[in-house]
Amino acid sequence: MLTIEIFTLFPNLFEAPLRESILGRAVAHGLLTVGVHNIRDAATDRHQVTDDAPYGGGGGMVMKPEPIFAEVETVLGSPPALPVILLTPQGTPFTQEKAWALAETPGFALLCGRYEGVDERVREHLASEELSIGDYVLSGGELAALVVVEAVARLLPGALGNEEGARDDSHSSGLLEYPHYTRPPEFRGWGVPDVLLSGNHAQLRQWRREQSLRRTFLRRPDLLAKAELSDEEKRLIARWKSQEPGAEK
Ligand code: 6GU
Repeated sequence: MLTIEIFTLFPNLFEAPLRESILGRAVAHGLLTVGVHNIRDAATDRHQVTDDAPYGGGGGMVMKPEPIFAEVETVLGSPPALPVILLTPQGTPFTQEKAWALAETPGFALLCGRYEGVDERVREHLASEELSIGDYVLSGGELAALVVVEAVARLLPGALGNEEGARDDSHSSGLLEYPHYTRPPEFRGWGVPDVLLSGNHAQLRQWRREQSLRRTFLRRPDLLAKAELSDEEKRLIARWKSQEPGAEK
């Protein structure tokens, strides 16, 4: 059982996502347990203040260190019994590889910073690492925390109901996924590739692999550098590189 402890000023944001779909089922089946803790509960003054103006001036507010340390240490002990991951746009990029690594640990804590920032002493003396979910700015780390929770939870054994599932995904193989089709075989005059209806399994596997490669080549050539490719696949890609840009989407 994986343990995730979330520290936030907006605990309500976690309610529906943790109840629904694959994530909700994983929690209901006891594959993971998620605690959500309101940092404001640890603010001791009459108005339970959790932020303050930055020293040196400038815009925005900074999350104060005392309530963050107090709430984390109340739940996790001092020093914290789990690694504390701070969610911030300045963090290391969160990847599928990182999701696998986290899924194989006993647990971790996610500390949701607001975008203007948390007092630097939280980074220095409480957080064990910092993660970002991409190169854009969110107003707080909450939606990023949910992204991390969902990406990790679906990798836990039993979470998807089919055990191949997660290993096949885009990014787990290092390539983008091949196109998917289901019935009907013709919809508004648009057909389905013949190979999918042929029942030829060897051809089907080859078609899917080539589609994955082609898509990755066109959309995310940066991923090809890290993917495991056969010599034949490398030759195929070299041929694509030397050709006219493809007209397909
Ligand atoms: Cl982790 N937090 C915020 N506030 N913005 C982000 C992010 C995290 N990752 C990308 N943008």
